[in-house]
Amino acid sequence: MRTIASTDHALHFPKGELSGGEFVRPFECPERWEYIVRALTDSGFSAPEAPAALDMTSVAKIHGDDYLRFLAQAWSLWEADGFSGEAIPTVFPARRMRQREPDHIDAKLGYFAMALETAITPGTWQAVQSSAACAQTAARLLGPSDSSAFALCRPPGHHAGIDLYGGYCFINNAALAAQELLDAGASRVAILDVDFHHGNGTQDIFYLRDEVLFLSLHGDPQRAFPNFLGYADETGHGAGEGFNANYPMPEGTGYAVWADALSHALRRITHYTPDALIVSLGVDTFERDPISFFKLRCDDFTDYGRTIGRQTASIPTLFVMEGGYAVEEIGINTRNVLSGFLGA
Ligand code: Q9C
Ligand code: ZN
Repeated sequence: MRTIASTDHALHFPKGELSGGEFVRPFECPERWEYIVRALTDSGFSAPEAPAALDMTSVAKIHGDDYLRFLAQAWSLWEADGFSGEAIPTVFPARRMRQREPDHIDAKLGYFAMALETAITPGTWQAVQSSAACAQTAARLLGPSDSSAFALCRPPGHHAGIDLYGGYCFINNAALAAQELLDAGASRVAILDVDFHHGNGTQDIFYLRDEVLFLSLHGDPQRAFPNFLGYADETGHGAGEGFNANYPMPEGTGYAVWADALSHALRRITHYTPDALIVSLGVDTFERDPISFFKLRCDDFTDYGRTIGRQTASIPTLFVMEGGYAVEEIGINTRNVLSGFLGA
């Protein structure tokens, strides 16, 4: 299995994340990428390969033009206004207010943000584009000689909606990979999101569409980020009705319950007979993850990687990196999923 990764990830390293009323060092940090690369190379995976330059045409099919223009300009507008800290919004278009992009950067940030732990810095846009390029290059790799691939994306993507950033995400890498596969001739793509958090951005992007089946296993939004999406009654709308499936689970959920949800989701996937599968791979389901509340152990990651491999044996599969914040174990747990999958 080839890994596509970009050293540009290191250009995005905000100093602060607003958490519990304090600025803390962000949980989503550059070492995450380093630990994953090390664990994979230590285990005999091939060395990561750099992506090709990002082709924006497919990005423009999943995100709004206004949103992409905002991302590209956000830092320079912020800097031009004389702000010296990292770009974080302070005002939001709440209920009954105008949903209209204003001129001032402070307000643009609030218009496009779905959460405000995610700071924008000088290197953010370059890192974001290179992260998306990893997903795009890896998706284009899938074919007769590569039945699976790993896009080691950083920053992650699954919270990024059509015109929303937050939850450490800016461009939705998994959605971009799905769009690439559709553009290359696939008629059905399944996205299985096993990150601890609901993949609200991916759901948003494909909610009205029937060429992508989206399934997400996650912490109950009553108690877990992103809190305002991810309930079981969200099943898709219009042509997309029946093409969205959420599996919210309570605090303390361990592997037995989680694996039951996975089996159910995998049955839905095999019944759909997709041309390709994308796994939004977050390992923040780990028992010692600092911001999550599931209880998976290191060996469980191997086991579910194997389960995915067995159930989807003939389907080309792309793994796209999402979250995971127990940095010491992030490499082991990611490696375990991939090696379980390959050994299935
Ligand atoms: N005090 C991903 O896993 N903050 N994003 C949660 C922490 C946001 C997670 C509250 C978590 C975003 C890709
Ligand atoms: Zn997550």
